[in-house]
Formats: sequence, C-alpha cells, structure tokens
Amino acid sequence: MKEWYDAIKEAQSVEKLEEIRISVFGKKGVLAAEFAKMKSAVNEEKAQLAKELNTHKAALTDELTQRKVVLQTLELEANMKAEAIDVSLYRAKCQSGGLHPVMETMDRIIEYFVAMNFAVKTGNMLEDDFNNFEALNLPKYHPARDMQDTFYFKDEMLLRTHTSPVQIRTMMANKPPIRMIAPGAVFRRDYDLTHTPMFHQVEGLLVDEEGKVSFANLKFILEDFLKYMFGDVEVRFRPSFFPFTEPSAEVDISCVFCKGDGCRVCSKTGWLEVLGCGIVDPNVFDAVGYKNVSGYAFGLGVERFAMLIHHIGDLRSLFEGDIKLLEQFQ
Ligand code: 2U9
Repeated sequence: MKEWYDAIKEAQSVEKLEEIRISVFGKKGVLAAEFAKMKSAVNEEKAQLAKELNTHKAALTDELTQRKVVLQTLELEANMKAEAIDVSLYRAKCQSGGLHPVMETMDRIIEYFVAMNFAVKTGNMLEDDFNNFEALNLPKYHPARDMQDTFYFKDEMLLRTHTSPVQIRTMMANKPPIRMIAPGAVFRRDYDLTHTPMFHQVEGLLVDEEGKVSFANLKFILEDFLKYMFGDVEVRFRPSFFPFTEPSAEVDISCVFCKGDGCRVCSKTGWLEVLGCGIVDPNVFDAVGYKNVSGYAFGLGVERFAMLIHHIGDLRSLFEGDIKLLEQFQ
C-alpha cells in the first residue's frame, strides 16, 4: 500500500490524481482486489484484515482530498498568472463609429434653426409632379425643369429634386403662420466634379400675415446663421432668379480658404456661393390656397457646407465610404 501513498504525494496534476483514485478505488482497483482476497483468508484473520483495509481506505481518501486541494490551488494560481492583463501596456486606439461629416453638418444646421424656433419637417423622397414642380411655380414645359431632371416612375411619380415639396405639404396641412426647415436627401440627373445624383438639402420657409415678412428679416437670419456656421465671415447678397421666390438672391460668404484675398477655390473672386433665398412668389401661395400672407424661403446644399467647413476638396470623396477619410472627422 505504501507506494499508493507515495504516488498521491508525488502526483503533479489533478488528472494524474484521478488516475490514481481509479487505480485504488475503482471496481478493478487495488482495494477491491485486497477485499476480494479476504474471501480466502481464515476466519480469525478476516476481522483484522478488514480493519486494516478500512483504515487504508479512509487514510487514502484523506490523502487524495488534501492533494487535490493543493493541486487545484496550484493550477488556479498558474492560470491566473498566465492570463494576467498588463493594464499599463500600450494599446492602439480602438476603432469606433461616428457620424458622417455630411450628417454632422446637417445636425449643426438643424441645431441653429431649432434654436430659432423653426419646426423640423421631413417628407417623402418619392413625390408627385404637383408637389415637386407645379405648386412651386414650375409648370410643365417650364425651362427651369431642365435643370432638375430626375428619375420618373409610373403615374407621374418621381424622386424629389429638392425638399420644397415638404413645405408645400406642410402649408396645405396647416394654417399660417409657418416657421419650418426641411432637411433631407434629394435626387437629380447630375454627375460631375461638383454634382452627385443624390445629395442633401436644408430648405427653410417662414410664412406670416401680409406685410409682416420682409427681405430684411431674411437677410438678418441668414447672416446670423452663416456666421454661426463659418465663424467671422463677410456675407453678401446678389440678385438672382428662382421660380418659387421673387425677388430672389444668391448668398456668398468671404472665402474661408483665403479670407477674401482670392485663391483657386474661390476662382480668385474672394467669395464662395453658399445658398439661395428670396421672398416666396405669390403663385406658390395661390397653389396652396394661402391668402393675405407674406413669407421668405431659402435653400442650401449640405455637402457644400461640409466641404467648406472641413476643407474637403472633392465632393465625390464624401460618397466613397473611405474609412481613412471619414475617421479624420471623428
Ligand atoms: C417653397 C417656397 C420657396 C427654396 C429655395 C433656393 C432658393 C436655392 C439651392 C441651394 C443649393 C438648391 O441645393 S441647391 O442646389 N436652393 O437656391 N431654395 S429659395 O424656396 C422655396 C421652397 C419652398 C414652398
């Protein structure tokens, strides 16, 4: 029996200990064999033999239990040592997601107009001819429709070319006064250095009683807005034409790259065109059944704003999903 006590003491793993336990206590183990020998022993020796064997049984059980505790503790300590984490170790920055620069710019624009008490309205990207063109003083065969060609579906449905149908629907569903912006994706048959078939606009509309809304009101809010977006820039209004506003103006800021001195980006003019605006044309109010009202409207392309804010040279890079470009803005 002594060799089994030694084997237990010398066992170096829980697995080895289990092998020993089976060899000693198993059905075909040492103890079973010893107890079997008792059958052939003479009666006088049987009691003594049984006593000795039971003493060994108890003692070996104790030895096994104790050794198991020791081995399990050693194994746990070894594992903990092997899996220890060095919290002081340098680790490269982990990748995390973030807003696309166009969405971040759009949020900043929305933030300004929400603070100015404008409601935010979103509509449908699939629109009908009335809401996208007719109601905006763009009747069929009007030449201005050429600049806004888009994808047509059955029943005169089309992908909206601007967010203006949102304003039309809002006016038809509500009474004046209206004070709203319409942010969202729009679609045009365009593709070159400065135009993509899908881009984002934010348009604004304010309608109140006749005589209450002036071009001065429009100038004030747009100057304030552009300074909020671009910092300390000069703002100028140039007369222009849009079918849905009269009078209309295009709005420029002093070039954010050369501060107005003239560079490649501003074509040496010192100015960058950033939005269009005007006093809402009476034909638009007629189309939605509004009487005795006045209003102003404006529109801007969000991609252009994002490019000027982040000094991005190529519009198409905003649509390529290149992580190297995008992670610079996180
Ligand atoms: C209603 C009445 C008037 C929205 C307007 C512009 C001028 C404009 C362009 C800016 C850059 C389009 O994305 S862009 O190419 N927009 O210049 N938008 S006034 O006028 C409206 C809209 C809705 C009912």
